[in-house]
Amino acid sequence: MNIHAPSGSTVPLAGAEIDAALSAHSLDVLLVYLPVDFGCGRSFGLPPLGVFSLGSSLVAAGLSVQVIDANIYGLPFEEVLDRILKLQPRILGFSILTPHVRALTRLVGALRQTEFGGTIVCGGAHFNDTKAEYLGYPFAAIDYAMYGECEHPFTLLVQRLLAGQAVDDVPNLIFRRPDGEIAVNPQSLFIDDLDSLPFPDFSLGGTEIPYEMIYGRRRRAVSIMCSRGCPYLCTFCDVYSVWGRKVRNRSAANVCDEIEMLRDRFGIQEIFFRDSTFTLNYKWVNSLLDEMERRKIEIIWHCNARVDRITPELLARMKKNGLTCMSFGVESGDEEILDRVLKNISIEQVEKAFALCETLGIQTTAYFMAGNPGETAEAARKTMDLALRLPVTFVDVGPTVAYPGTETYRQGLADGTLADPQWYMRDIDMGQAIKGTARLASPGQLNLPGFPPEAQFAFCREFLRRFYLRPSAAWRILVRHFSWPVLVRSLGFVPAFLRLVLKG
Ligand code: B12
Ligand code: SF4
Repeated sequence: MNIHAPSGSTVPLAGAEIDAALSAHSLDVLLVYLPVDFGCGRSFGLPPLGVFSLGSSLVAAGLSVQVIDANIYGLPFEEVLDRILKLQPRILGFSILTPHVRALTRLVGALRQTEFGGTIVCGGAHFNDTKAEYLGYPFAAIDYAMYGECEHPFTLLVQRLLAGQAVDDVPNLIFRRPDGEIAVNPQSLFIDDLDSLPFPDFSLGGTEIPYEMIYGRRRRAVSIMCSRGCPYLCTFCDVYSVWGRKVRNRSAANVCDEIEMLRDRFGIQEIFFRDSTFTLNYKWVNSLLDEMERRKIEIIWHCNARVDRITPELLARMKKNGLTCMSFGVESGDEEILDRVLKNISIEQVEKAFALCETLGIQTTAYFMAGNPGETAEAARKTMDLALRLPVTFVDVGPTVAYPGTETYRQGLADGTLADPQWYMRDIDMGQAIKGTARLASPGQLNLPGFPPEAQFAFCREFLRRFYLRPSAAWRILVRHFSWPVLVRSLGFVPAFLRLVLKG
């Protein structure tokens, strides 16, 4: 086993030395979820489920675990560093999406300048597709990285590290061999029986449940994933890299057990099913609705779906069982762009889906993108026109970001529209960001002819301005779907919104 010396160098320890070093620590594992940039301020949003799921698996294996969600509390750099140093965990885990890499490298760099002696392990979506650079620059201060689905492999790694045993056969592990070579172990099989996993335990982050939804109708909300995997091939999406294309579902009974636990233990009144396409398997959704009806579960919920995976009957039944909002990835108002990104939906399907929700009184969210390969400013206009004519309650739009591992990233590097493969190491222009989210601030855009990143930012600002500053939008949000939490949140969001849209 290696323990990091104060200087930052790695010193191999053995026997009694390990016991002495480890007994100084009382916490086995501290898991940290970072903000995209420090100093964003307190945010609102949903929990990082992967972190809590890993935490629960470790607890089930008898280990002591704490979670710091530095993102939701908007913790400043110094405070995160200070909390880690106070807790002195034996193992420190970071959950990393690509936009977190800068914050991560800054933090671990500083940690290695202190007396911190724990082992640092990273995992999360970013580590699935960047194997070549694992543990090399920019990850030199990190001991291990893991890719893919990690509940079992990470628990095994932690157990081995704490017992001072060899780890070089742990699945999903990326590590340095003694000669400095970086090794990537094969991936373990995906977990077929998702019911076997313990529920994510939000109490690992403290007694407060700080999560809520921007569009939520109650104050306290969390998310649930009922499945893992997505069979679609959208070129900008990185979901397959963690979960694969095959969809694995939890049982309806297991999901209802989790809802009841969240309600009874944490007072949760609202759920966002964050599955990529909640309605992918109609038979499964109906089985969930049967179980909710049988148990008389009264909770309000949102879900993500595709415009081509809904029926009037299913939606009506979902609404009867508490559905209040459907979110659809629409991406573009230009069929050619939709085809290019392999979204496999038509504008007609988009229009029908939103009209159906409107008729049924279900509020909707539409996600749009600007700056996909081949997109021109003219094509982007079609997206704005579509948003303005849809009966949609909320929209969100952001420039396309080329995440490593996606087809967009590969294409961008091949045709030169993405100049820097490590764009995520560049500084974020927080001036472009919506406060608290860094939503419009990633430097990973494609430099498209006639529609460069600055034009994409400006387009997004204009889009939001034109969409929300219409009486019909205000009517839909504040009158048709009125709820106090949305009103209060909307008011809180006004200054940041104005700063953003008035820039362009
Ligand atoms: C819910 C969600 C969110 C939530 C919660 C974030 C989170 N980390 O869970 C919120 C709303 C905060 C969010 C925000 C963003 N998200 Co998001 N989000 C999702 C979503 C829909 C589900 C994630 C989830 O709950 N998965 C379930 C859990 C169990 O899986 P997991 O977190 O991946 O964890 C597993 C493994 O990754 C691994 N693992 C994870 N952490 C660690 C840590 C260690 C130490 C180890 C060993 C292993 C490990 O083990 C876990 C268990 O198997 C996914 C899409 C999807 N369907 O997967 C996108 C996704 C993760 N998001 C994505 C992005 C880009 C973002 C944003 C950066 C977007 C933006 N520009 O604002 C922001 C980040 C904002 C911020 N401040 O952090 C991308 C990531 C792509 C990438 N390569 O980075 C995804 C994949 C969607 C996509 N566009 O393709 N998101
Ligand atoms: S965008 Fe949605 S439908 Fe497309 S691949 Fe990603 S998760 Fe699947």
